[in-house]
Amino acid sequence: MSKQDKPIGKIAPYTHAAAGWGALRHVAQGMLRERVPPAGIGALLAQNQPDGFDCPGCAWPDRAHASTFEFCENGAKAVAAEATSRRVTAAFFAAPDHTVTELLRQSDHELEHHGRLTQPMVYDPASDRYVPVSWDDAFALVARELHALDDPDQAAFYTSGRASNEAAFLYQLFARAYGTNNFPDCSNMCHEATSRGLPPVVGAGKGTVTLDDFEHADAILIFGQNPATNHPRMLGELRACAKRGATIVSINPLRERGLERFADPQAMGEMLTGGSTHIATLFIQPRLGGDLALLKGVAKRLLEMDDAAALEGAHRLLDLDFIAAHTAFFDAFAADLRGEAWDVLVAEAGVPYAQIAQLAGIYARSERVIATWGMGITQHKHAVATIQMLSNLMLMRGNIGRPGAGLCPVRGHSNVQGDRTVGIEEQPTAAFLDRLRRVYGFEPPRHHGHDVVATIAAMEQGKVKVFIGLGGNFAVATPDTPRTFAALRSCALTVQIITKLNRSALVHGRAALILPTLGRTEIDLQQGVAQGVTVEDSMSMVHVSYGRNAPASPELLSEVAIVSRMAEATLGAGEGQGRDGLPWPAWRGDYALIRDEIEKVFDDFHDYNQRIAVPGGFHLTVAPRHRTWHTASGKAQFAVHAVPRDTPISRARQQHGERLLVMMTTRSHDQYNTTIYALDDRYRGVFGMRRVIFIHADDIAMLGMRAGDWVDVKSVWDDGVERRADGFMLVAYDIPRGCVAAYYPETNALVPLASVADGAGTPTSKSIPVLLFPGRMPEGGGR
Ligand SMILES: Nc1nc2c(c(=O)[nH]1)N[C@H]1C(S)=C(S)[C@@H](COP(=O)(O)OP(=O)(O)OC[C@H]3O[C@@H](n4cnc5c(=O)[nH]c(N)nc54)[C@H](O)[C@@H]3O)O[C@H]1N2
Ligand SMILES: Nc1nc2c(c(=O)[nH]1)N[C@H]1C(S)=C(S)[C@@H](COP(=O)(O)OP(=O)(O)OC[C@H]3O[C@@H](n4cnc5c(=O)[nH]c(N)nc54)[C@H](O)[C@@H]3O)O[C@H]1N2
Ligand SMILES: [Mo]
Repeated sequence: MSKQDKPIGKIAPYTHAAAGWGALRHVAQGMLRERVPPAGIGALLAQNQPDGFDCPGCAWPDRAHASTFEFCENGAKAVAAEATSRRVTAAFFAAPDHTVTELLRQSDHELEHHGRLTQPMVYDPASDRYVPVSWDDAFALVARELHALDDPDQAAFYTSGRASNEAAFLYQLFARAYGTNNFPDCSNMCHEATSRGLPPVVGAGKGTVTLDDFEHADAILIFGQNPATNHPRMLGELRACAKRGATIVSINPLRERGLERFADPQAMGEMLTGGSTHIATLFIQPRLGGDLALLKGVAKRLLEMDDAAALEGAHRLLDLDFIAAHTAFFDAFAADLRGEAWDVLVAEAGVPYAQIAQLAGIYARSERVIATWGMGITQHKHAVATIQMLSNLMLMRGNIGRPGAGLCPVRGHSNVQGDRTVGIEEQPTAAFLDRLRRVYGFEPPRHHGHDVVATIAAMEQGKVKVFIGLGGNFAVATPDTPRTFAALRSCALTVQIITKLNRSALVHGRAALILPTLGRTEIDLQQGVAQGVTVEDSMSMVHVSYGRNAPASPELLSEVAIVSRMAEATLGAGEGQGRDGLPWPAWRGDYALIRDEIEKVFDDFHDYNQRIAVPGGFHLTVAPRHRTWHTASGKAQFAVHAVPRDTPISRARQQHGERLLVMMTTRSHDQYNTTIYALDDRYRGVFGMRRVIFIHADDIAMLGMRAGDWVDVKSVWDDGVERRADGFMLVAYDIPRGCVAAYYPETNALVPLASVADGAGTPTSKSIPVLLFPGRMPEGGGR
């Protein structure tokens, strides 16, 4: 490699335990980088406390009444990012080199680092700049553009999962009163396969465990999840499980270091002695998307072991009583397992038979098993089938609906589950719409709306012209980047309700607004009274959150205020009933009144205000947890799924042979989705750069290249469109052959819009067929 080809970053394997002193040092560095004022650091101590705010970092639950500060490195980074003292003011947008065109040249990392937005801005096409606008004029512009549409379905209302229940409930009510069910949501790109896959088989699209179950589990199977980075507080739970002697297995093409050893920063003993706890004892590394075959293999092996036990008159391994009393279609499922060929399962899983049998052995020996999963399972073409296969496996031994056992999808955004619960749903049920009609006296739209991918396609066709985003970074989080950019630019109006400048504000429609909002860490005063908002975590606990910091700017409005004022400007307001008669001003004046409304629409929220007054909040009913099954048969259902062998990837491989690689796009340790905090991925040994591709050493050799070489990437799809991302450095890594990994969002341009999970519409961000070509180090050295 010549001198000028030298990348800025460095690759060095991580040899320490996860968290520990490393995490503490990084928190301190993060605070300095963000120039967090002392008061903001005080706010950290209020994070996830009964009277503090809910951590905006992730949806992992908190132990109720936690008496010590729940320490989490990445939660601290999320708080620091919000508590930063940097500001994006009107002067920022007026600076000579800050036209929209020029700002677009900055990286996502640079945009984020300008800090918090301070006042509403409107796009001025004459100067190609954002210029100040009053809140009233901003809302009037939204109303005008919405009224100008021929059909309410020409508007789409996006939600990112940080919005509170109160904001999300008003948002869906506004959009439905206006006349559409177009609710693209970040969960469409996230756990949608869980939300669509579980209801037919167990009757609810949510996890069936609570934190208490972790205290009783004998085995925890972690599928496609990187908790050390994305749900660090989960490691505390896993550490306790490991110390008790529970078996922890990671099923992941990458042997994520953070699951090997963990030094708990909250356990002083470990911190002082440099000790750590071993977490996972078995690492199974399927090839990308191999989980369906792997799970089917484990189920088949379990069935074989049970057959043998039956023959010998030994203790049976299937929970026959549970299967008989609580499930349907077991016979069809068992027949399909018996008919499946081992060589197909082994080849498609990419896991040797001996390891499949080992996993089946652990599963069979463990009385109580919890299965957790993340994006490694959901962002695939066959995600729904995979999740149903996981449910099958759990049902075989009655591992759903009893203490210490169950299904545990681990959600991402801190309130993504709550937003869905309170009505952000593009496919609403008739019962829910009937209820809205009864309570509010208007007829909501009945036909289903667009999810994320359908929204982009509709924009392309000129069928969606107004885009409103309640949080998030739609332009960057979504697939097929150039197409998505063009789609957004074809809109008449784009509105971003955000806390920090991001690319979605710069890739805008003919008219565009930036509506800056309070973050969850900030005090939200309405009529002089501090308001709390509520959120639901990944285990269906609902609790209240009060901000502690002074607002980043006196001009910021809360999400509730922005949504309700947009609604009022568009529909008018009244005393309580009908499309144009809803009492938006009263609601935003007192959020307890919004909770009363949520209670009127959802029975599960009875006594909402009283129940959140209890520290830790309350648990929403998840029927399968109590072995009540709201399915077609009234029982838990086994689902038969073939292991698909004719797929876009297998077809691409037929065409290109072993040079065809399958790429996953994943998160580094120093990012929050599209927000890039810094350029390190400590546990994977990458420092100061992001443009890397993790690849097996033998695949590097197969390509005739060397580690450290630069490559360009093209994806293989059958629509004739060239999709490429250029300038990535090859890093030899412990990953199955034929599979590669790179970071999101740099690689989103490679994901074809049409490549989605069957039955869920989730972009297949973890299985993109790609080819690598010799390339060059990009400007900036691979940052
Ligand atoms: N600090 C931080 N915290 C976050 C986020 C963040 O960006 N930063 N994002 C939040 C959000 S919205 C979400 S959804 C969650 C995401 O949290 P995760 O679900 O952990 O998401 P990813 O980082 O995408 O990592 C997915 C894991 O799946 C593995 N994997 C990929 N493909 C496969 C496969 O085919 N099979 C199996 N078995 N494994 C596979 C990858 O190697 C990786 O370890 O985290 C939330 N928390
Ligand atoms: N290739 C690929 N693509 C993916 C994924 C992947 O693994 N690979 N993961 C997918 C997943 S799981 C998800 S969830 C999506 C994430 O998609 P989004 O939720 O749309 O993206 P985020 O990056 O989380 O949004 C960050 C922005 O939210 C704004 N924000 C932050 N806090 C607040 C707040 O309190 N209120 C408001 N109103 N705004 C706020 C800030 O301005 C910030 O720029 O991306 C998806 N895209
Ligand atoms: Mo997510």
